[in-house]
Amino acid sequence: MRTNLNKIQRCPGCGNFLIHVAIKNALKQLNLPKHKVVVVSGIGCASKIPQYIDSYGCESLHGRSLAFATGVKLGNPDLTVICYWGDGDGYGIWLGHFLHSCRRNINLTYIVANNENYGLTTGQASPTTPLHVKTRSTPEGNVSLPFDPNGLAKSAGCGYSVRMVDKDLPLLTQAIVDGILHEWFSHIDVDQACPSWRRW
Ligand SMILES: Cc1ncc(C[n+]2csc(CCOP(=O)(O)OP(=O)(O)O)c2C)c(N)n1
Ligand code: SF4
Ligand SMILES: [Mg+2]
Repeated sequence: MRTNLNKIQRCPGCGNFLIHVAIKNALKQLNLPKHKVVVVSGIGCASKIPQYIDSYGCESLHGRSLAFATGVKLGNPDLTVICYWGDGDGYGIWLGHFLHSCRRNINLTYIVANNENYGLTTGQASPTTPLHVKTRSTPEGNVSLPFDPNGLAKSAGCGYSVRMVDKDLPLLTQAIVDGILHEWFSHIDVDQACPSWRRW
């Protein structure tokens, strides 16, 4: 963990803190030196991760981290490349990259901090917001059905796609270890607490 920046920029109780600890534990367990790890994100609360994990990293563009990470991995296959971002990034703006990454099956570890809303932009509905829930963008209740990210991944050919909870650190850590050890594309959707906006 970086110690100079990690005291800022997140609400108390945010699940991203726990997921970061799980990633850190997984990297430690696998004995991966920091110069061999690249964490690529997009834009959002979750996507601030490169500011917190002491490795190589890049906050790329909203929705584009898988494209960036694919380039990093192809350029240097020896690197462990982790994509980490939110559900708006991963399942909304550029869902296509997710499905094509499953199909191409390049060895990336894809972790989505799924708080079921667009946290950074103050809690609008995302593709995983449950039906009928009231958000800043659905004041009368969400009328769109949420989709199932793991079902989508599997239908696109992903051989490792799991759903975890941020609070279960041992299980989440193990899922990340398994995802990194999986030699193809791996997808970990994490049910993430967002006390500021996800009040359902
Ligand atoms: C191309 C583009 N469109 C929209 C935005 C505005 N924007 C920034 S973060 C964000 C939503 C982030 O939601 P999510 O990916 O779920 O991350 P969270 O903040 O919930 O962790 C949006 C719409 C942007 N930065 N770039
Ligand atoms: S808005 Fe939600 S996701 Fe963003 S820092 Fe606060 S609790 Fe975390
Ligand atoms: Mg989100």
